[in-house]
Amino acid sequence: MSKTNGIHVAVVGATGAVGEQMIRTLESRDFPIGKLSLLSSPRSAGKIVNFKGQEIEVEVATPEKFEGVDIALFSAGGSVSKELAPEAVKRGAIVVDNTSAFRMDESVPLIVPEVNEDVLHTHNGIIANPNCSTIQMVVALEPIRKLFGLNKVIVSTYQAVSGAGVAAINELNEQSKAILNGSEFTPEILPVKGDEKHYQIAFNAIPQIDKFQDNGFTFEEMKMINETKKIMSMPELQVAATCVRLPVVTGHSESVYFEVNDAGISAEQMKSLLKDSPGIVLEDDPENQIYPMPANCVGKNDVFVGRIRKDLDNDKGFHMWVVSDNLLKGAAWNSVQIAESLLKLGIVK
Ligand code: L14
Repeated sequence: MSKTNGIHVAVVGATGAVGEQMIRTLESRDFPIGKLSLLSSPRSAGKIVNFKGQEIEVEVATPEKFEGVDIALFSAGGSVSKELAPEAVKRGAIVVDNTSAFRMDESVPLIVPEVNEDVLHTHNGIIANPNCSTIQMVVALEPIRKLFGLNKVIVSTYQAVSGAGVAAINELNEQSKAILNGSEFTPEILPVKGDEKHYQIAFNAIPQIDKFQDNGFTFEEMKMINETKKIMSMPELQVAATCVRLPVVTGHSESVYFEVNDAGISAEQMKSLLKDSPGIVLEDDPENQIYPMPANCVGKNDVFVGRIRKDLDNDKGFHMWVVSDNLLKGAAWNSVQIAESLLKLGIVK
């Protein structure tokens, strides 16, 4: 099929928190779309979504809907991806999948364009979009690795509820109102909808994101550990993570400790490197109380870095604070950016 009339894009999970941002991002980037198919579960099908002034009806996602699709952006949960991504590929589409279903498959590229865009050439139909917390961290770490070397990373996250979807956003809002009004509430979604217990998120901090694994880490923490090594192509990198949910709607924050290989690097050198690195905005001016915060990064595609300090005991150790919109660079924007790379590299013509 000639693409002179534009690319046929499908968004699967079009009515979700991420799907909605995918549609808005395709719009604002002016992605060269010939046709946009919006797909969802039967529950959300029939809804009308506006795209560039056009009304598009959301349809039930079935294998046949991928006929003629060039690029399919998936964000409807792992089980939907496992079932339908291979069907889309069978029909000639390239899938950019924003779930954990295929990320660690050896034959699936796991892509953050600022870090490993070239790996897109090795795709077999499915390309994985990494976990939100992992993406913003590796954007900040990659320029450091390149210039100074990197051997150890310890991260603690302060994650927003929107990563867990629209139901979690509603739960935070409703709970906050209930607590301020002194009325009763029953936690039902967080920390993990399918887990046994649910806890208050409003005015609280929950040190569990996704399910616990046998090694005592949660799955979110293991995603950060394994995906970082894969994206940076550094199986030997030492990585540890603690992931915590906060009562913030959108914008993940991270306290990152890392150790470089080179001795004698100053915090100023680290700052000037990050200031000029792709996808990063440096906000680091303690004298004027300038540092990144989630409330300021909502709606922006960049990764914001600040609070860069040299460790007081380890000459090769540094600390930084990394914030980004988890629905954009963490999900929708990274996926659309991958789609843009597919065009730029001539992989989709
Ligand atoms: O792995 O609950 O892409 O905030 C990241 C966000 C899983 C859910 C992923 C959350 C998701 C997670």
